Amino acid sequence: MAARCFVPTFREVLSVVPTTALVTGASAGFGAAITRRLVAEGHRIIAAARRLERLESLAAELGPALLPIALDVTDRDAVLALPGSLPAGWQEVDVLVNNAGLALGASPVWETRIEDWEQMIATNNTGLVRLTRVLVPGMRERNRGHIINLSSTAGSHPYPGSDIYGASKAFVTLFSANLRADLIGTKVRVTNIEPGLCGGTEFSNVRLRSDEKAAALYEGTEPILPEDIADAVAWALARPAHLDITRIEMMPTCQADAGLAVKRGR
Ligand code: 8X3
Repeated sequence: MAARCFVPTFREVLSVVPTTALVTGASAGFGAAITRRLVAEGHRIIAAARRLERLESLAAELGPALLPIALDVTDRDAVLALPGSLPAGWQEVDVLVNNAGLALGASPVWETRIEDWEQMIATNNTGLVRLTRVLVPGMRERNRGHIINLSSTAGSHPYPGSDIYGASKAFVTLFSANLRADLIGTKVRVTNIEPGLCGGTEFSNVRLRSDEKAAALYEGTEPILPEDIADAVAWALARPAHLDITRIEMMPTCQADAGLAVKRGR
């Protein structure tokens, strides 16, 4: 009888050991796309979002590989209690995808609402660092882990109206780099993903508080889609364990860093 010849597929060769990943903001947009993609790659996902009912259709679609949990990343007590509150068998989180985040407003600094700034900082920064702080010790102990932070091109390229949103993403980008500096020599990786113009989510509708303005923003463009973000996350995760993809900046072909602004006259 001929010996069975096992030839692994390209994906099997690349694929890391299946992990338990926690994805924040998993109920929609990038988070839902990342969750679907990682489940398709064989990982188990703790899908976190503020409203549990929003995760229900994802849970029905993805089955037992998905653990939906209600989590508001701005809720200090809930985040600090998180590791111990996960059910047995789900407490060893190998991958944290810090996806929850938002932009509110696109006005100049002197016109923005201070409440918007506070909400962006609470979600994009305070929530992200607290969650990282509670999950990274377990990763270090097991010498296995990956933190994937969703930053933005707005974190390194200023533009009018980016104000605290851009600054909050600059914080995420440098936090990712500093985290890597602390984790040097361990098998805990950190990847900072920096997308430019993204469509296919409610991001701009929320930011501009107007469906019409959001539609105008995307008119004639072909933006990055949530599946493109999920692809980048899956790719970074599937690299060999000794390799850390530290930053991924991505823009659609209709966008470029087009140089410094010059304002003439008054
Ligand atoms: C989203 C990218 O260009 O809207 O983080 O600031 S942009």
